[in-house]
Amino acid sequence: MKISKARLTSLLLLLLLGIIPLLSFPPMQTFGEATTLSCGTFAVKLDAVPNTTGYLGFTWNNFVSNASTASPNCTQRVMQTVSVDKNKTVHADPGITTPLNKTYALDYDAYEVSAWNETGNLNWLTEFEFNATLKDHYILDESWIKDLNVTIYGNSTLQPDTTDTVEAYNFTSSSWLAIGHLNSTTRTSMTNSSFGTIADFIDQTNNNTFYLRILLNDTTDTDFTVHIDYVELKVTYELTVTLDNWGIAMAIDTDTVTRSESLTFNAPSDISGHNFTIYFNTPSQTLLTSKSVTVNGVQKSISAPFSFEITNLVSNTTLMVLTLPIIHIVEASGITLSNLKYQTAVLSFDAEATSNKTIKVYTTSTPFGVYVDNQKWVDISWSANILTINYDFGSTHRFDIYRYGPSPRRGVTTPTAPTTFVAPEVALPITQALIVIGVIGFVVLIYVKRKRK
Ligand SMILES: [Ca+2]
Repeated sequence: MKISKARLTSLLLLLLLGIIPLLSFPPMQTFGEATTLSCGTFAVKLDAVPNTTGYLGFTWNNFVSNASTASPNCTQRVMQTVSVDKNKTVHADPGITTPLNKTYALDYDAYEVSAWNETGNLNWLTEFEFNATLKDHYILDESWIKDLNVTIYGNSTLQPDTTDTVEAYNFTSSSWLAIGHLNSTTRTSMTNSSFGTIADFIDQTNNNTFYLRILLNDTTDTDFTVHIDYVELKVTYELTVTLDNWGIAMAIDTDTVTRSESLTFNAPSDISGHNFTIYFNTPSQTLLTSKSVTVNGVQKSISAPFSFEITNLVSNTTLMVLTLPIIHIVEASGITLSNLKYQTAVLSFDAEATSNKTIKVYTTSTPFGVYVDNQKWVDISWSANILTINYDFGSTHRFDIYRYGPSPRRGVTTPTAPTTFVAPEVALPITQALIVIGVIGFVVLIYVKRKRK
């Protein structure tokens, strides 16, 4: 059978038309696939602690660690100023008439203890104790405490000739440690923050109580009265909120992805009445086209750039829904990003950092190419929808991540080559196309020759 030249050309064209799209289309994508990597980190800030007996003040110090999917703990450092909540007299005249809360304000209005005369000799003594029950101030574990500072303002109506010490009890060595002196007839102060191992001074078996003793002894047979105007403990401690059950689902549209990140914020057991501000930090902040947060099903208002309040955080279910470009940065630790944009399937940004850093990008397929300062960059890997780029920074660099090759193609709203772009290497698809065309041509040639025989 003879085959006409026209039919042969048509056959060849049809074959080519069928093969070229296979060569240039991006690989098939898995839609709606979950990822285990959040696109950001959470920081939790305690707004205040409930006011209980002896509470004087609260200061928020700093974030210690933020929560990521790899390390889901938010730790912060805070300080409470508290006073004493219990008193006990060992050696003193009975019938103290001043209430303990006189020690809660520095105002020359003092808690007073009158000396007791030891029967049959010249000794006059005051020995009394104060307790600060830290568990009542929600400091639930002695290991949380990182710094302790004690300040006392007071005086005695006489300067005792033997003893005028303020002491703190060491529960490990079962002994009193002298931490200061009240050796003045006018109001003076002592302060101490040198406790070595602070936990030694906290009675964990007794509600994390801190014990103070004030001991004055005079041997000149003279009565005196001790005035304690103010007692203050500054307790600096770390509080950790854990993020559990962090589940991330992705709903993928043509050019956007909607992330649903659900998680549970858990305050330590027995922490209640604490209000927190939750901060979410994502390197893709400027690419967010929508964001919403619900806590226990209640919609929260989000303050710029991205924070919301949780009142009385004990344990809750939080759902965060974010819409982002289908390709977006999920991790850029230690890198300052600017000029972030996603246009025609290209994610571009300027990145500034020092030394070797890693950028992680969510993308459903291996990208066509990563370009740094218009040069193809190959220290990349792609796995489970995450593209990892390693780069040794020294200054600011321009990154362009091409989802597809920069040429128009059927069925996809796709990029055209940007004007500032140095044409990427497309050698491989062209070579493949040439080989296929060559093979087809060869087959057709043999077919024609056989038919002619
Ligand atoms: Ca006072």
